[in-house]
This record gives sequence, structure tokens and C-alpha cells, in this order.
Amino acid sequence: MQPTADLFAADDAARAPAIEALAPGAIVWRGGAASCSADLLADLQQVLGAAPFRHLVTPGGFRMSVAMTNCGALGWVSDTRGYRYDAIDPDSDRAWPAMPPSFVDLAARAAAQAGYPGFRPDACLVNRYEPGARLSLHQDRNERDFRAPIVSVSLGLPAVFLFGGGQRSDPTTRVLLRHGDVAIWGGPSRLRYHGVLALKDGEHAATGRCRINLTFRCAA
Ligand code: MD3
Ligand code: FE
Repeated sequence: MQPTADLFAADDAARAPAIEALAPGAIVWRGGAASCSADLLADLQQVLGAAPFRHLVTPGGFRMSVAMTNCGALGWVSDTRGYRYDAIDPDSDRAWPAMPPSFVDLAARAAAQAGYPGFRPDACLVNRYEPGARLSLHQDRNERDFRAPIVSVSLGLPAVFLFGGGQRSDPTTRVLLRHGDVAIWGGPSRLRYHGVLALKDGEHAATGRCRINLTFRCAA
């Protein structure tokens, strides 16, 4: 048997890491986090001990189907007053847990490869999708400086990502994001509308019955 057949077995990374250009400024590094995914998930457990997943409420009063938490100096929060970044976790009234070095290291390596050397995120939003959970089309515009990219890491069950344009009504393309995929969204793609279709039920060896997405941001 060839050694790669063992390393890249099953449906996730049945492929060696590879870079795909999606659009100007948008790059997917297929399998970029596959080799460090166990470290990321172990370090995530430490984060969850201090800041467990919770379902936020939108300003319109709807409970989000995606469960969220944060690590790093700033965390993204939503409530009936609006969306914002805050240094304090409203559930604990304490600072968010620090970003684990394994997170910072992967985010910086991914950004550097995509042409953003010196990327040092101050916020990591962690999303958990259980079967049926979805994220409707939105823009990420609560960050102060749109010159920095957003780096996202997909772990566990695959999801269909919707990539739109500069206006909500623009057509969308579908991109399957699988365990270990890392995407970098910068430049002209930074403010494009995007979302995630309802997660299909399944079981993944690394996460169980869910998908975890880490998004790294420069929020301050
Ligand atoms: C394209 N998360 O947390 S990650 C979010 O899979 C979010 O959990 C999705 O959208 C998820 O805000 C998508 C991919 C992503 C993240 C930020 C983007 C794509 C983006 C910003 C601009 C354009
Ligand atoms: Fe987003």
C-alpha cells in the first residue's frame, strides 16, 4: 500500500493539501488543517471549559441555530441590542479565554500562504453546527479594518458554503467545505455575502455529529 493511502484515507482528506483559488482574494487550502486537527480539537476543549457554546439571539429576537463561543482578546456577540465585538463574555462576565498557540500558528501560516504575512488575529469565533443548523446570507462587517483577511477552518462534518457577491441579491456559488479545509477571505472578497446551508446529518470520527468552524479575525 502507498503511504499516502493511509495518511489521506476516507472522504475528508482523500487528497493531499492543495490550494484552490475561488475568486479574487478568496483561497481554499484543501486539507490545510488535516495534520493539526487533533491538536486544534484538544485545545478547543480547554476553551470550551471556560466559555461553553451558547445559542445567541439576533437583534431581531431569533435564536441562532448555530452555537457559538470565542477565544482571543475580543469575541463576537449578538443580542437584542445588536452585533458587536466585546472583550467580556456576557455569560461569565469574564474575559474570553486566550487563543491557543495551535490556533494562532495555523491561522498565521494559512494567511501567509495566501499573501497576508504578519496576520495576527485578535478574535476567534467558534461556530458549532448540529444537523439542521444553518447560517443565512450575511456580510462580516463588525471588524474595524477590512484590509485584514478572515481565515476559516472547517472541522468534522462537511457543509455546503454559499458564496455570494457584494449585494444580498447577487447570485451565489456553492463550495463544499470538508474536515481540514482552511479558507482565506481577503481583498475584494472580504465583504462578499456568504452563508452555510443546513447541515446534513452524519457522524465524523473527529467531532461526532457536528461541524466546527473556527474563524480568525482582526477585529480591533
Ligand atoms: C467570506 N462562518 O462566522 S466560514 C461567520 O462556516 C461565518 O461557520 C461560516 O460566516 C462558517 O461569520 C463561514 C467562511 C467565511 C468566513 C468569513 C467570510 C467566508 C467569508 C468573510 C467574507 C467572505
Ligand atoms: Fe460570516
